[in-house]
Amino acid sequence: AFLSGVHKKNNVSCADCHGKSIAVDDNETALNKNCKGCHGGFADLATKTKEHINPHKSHLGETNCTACHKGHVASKAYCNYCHSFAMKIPAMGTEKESSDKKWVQETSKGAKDQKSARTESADVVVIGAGGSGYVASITAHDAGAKVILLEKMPITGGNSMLAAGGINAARTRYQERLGMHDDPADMVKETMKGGRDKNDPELVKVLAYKSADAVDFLVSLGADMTDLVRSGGVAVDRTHRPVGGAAVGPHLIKVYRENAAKRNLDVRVNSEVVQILSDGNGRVTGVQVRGKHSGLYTIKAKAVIDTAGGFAANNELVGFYKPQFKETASSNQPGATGEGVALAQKIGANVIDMEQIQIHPTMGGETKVLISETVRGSGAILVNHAGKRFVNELTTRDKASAAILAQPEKSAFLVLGEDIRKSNVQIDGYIVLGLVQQADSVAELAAKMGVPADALTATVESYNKAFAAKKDPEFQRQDIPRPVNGPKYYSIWVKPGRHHTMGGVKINTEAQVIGKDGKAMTGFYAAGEVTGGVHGWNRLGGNAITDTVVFGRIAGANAARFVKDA
Ligand code: MEZ
Repeated sequence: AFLSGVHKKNNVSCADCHGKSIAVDDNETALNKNCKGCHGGFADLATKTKEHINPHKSHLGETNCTACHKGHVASKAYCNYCHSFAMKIPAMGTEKESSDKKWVQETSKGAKDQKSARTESADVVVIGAGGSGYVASITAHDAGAKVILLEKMPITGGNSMLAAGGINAARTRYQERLGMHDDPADMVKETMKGGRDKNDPELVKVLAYKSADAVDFLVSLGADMTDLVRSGGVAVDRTHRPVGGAAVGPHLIKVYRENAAKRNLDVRVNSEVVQILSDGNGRVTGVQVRGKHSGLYTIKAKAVIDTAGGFAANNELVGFYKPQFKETASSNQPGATGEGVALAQKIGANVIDMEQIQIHPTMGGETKVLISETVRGSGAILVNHAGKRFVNELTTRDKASAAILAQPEKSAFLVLGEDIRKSNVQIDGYIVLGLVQQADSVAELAAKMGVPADALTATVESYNKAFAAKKDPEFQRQDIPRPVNGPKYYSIWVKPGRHHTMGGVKINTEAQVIGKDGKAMTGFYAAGEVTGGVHGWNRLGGNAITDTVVFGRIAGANAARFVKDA
């Protein structure tokens, strides 16, 4: 029933898939090369795929074929870790027959007393191939270090791959080109205010003052960050994203993957770190890894960078720190389960703000699809089941989520018009996903939403007046870039869901991990969502990507320097 059997029936031999050796490396390199050799690459396959949702042209980009198509166990569409697409793939099995989920759980158990079968060495090991992992690896590599980047999941990208909004940066060339004045000092103030002043102010200063450099770095790698939009809690258009409002994450991960390949970086998927090794005195000495095929092995390294991400996909851990959020849907990728924090704690790292878990106001109804804050930034309004606005759409996430959860239905609608849809290409994606109601008039839209037509019509009229007057007397929204206009009107049913874990490993401004004794640990660095302190008790939309790039670069550069000096 599995692909191996299907292949055999068609006279495909073991060697046709495996090549000369039956042994499989953790990247499943030969298998993937041979899949593509016979069936074509993603671009070819995308044109042949008949599914409504085209998995060969998705936001996950070009991944290993083996992430979905299995040889000796049932195939499973990787998309369906988060979605429930009714798609058929060859030799698809039941949840039970597919090994992947099981693999993630089994390897997560750790390997306390088990012995490594072999030992390798590197200058720098990076744990987790999301945005910060790639940035740290590329930076350390370019500074002359031999780097190994490890990813436990079958594909790289982490949560960054799902990032919809953009990267916040102050006083960039793109803002200046538009004649906008922005100041990193304002970014510091707004980030602190958004974080309820619980952020580490020194980390926030680094975030803000290095944010424009971060955008230049991305552009130097080949990224497009030319479009600007506003995020909640910010008084200027500071969120940079690709032209047309395309989602930032898939674009960046594509750029990072290409840059890693260009540099021949050693990137290993299906490779879970089960221990960070240390000398017991706060100095790291490497990691122990469990490869999907190669089993347990050790990599000795002078420096380790922990970029393993947050834990908003881990129901148990979220429930432990914040019981009331346990059953809330999560926008995160399935690998965001928090091992990076536990691994660091085990060797003496301090942690901070672990119970600070962000609820994003707008996830699509009952799905795990995040409806980007940039939709509100582009002009959409939030309307309740009575057809009325009830909150400033550009307030911070904690306040917007609380306002939705205060509605009797604990949900709301985003309502927008044609100009807003056209300004944000992501909305077309939500249409493809079946999350958007469309109508030729506001009254027709109201009927589809099940809200009173006269109330919704009055709400839209009043908002359009506020647009024309550039003043929102009802909710003091600061920026109304577009009206809710026809010919078509749209609505999306939304509910709040778990999005970001603000807490994590404590670091200093050099991205060094701080131990329980308050001292920087030796050779140990961390960046991105695995860390705590940057965002305080509430992260501003667009600041996560800034965090990954700014602190990823600092961690990579410092780890490489440390290795040289050691
Ligand atoms: O930074 C984010 O989490 C973000 C901008 C998300 C989004 O709503 O698009």
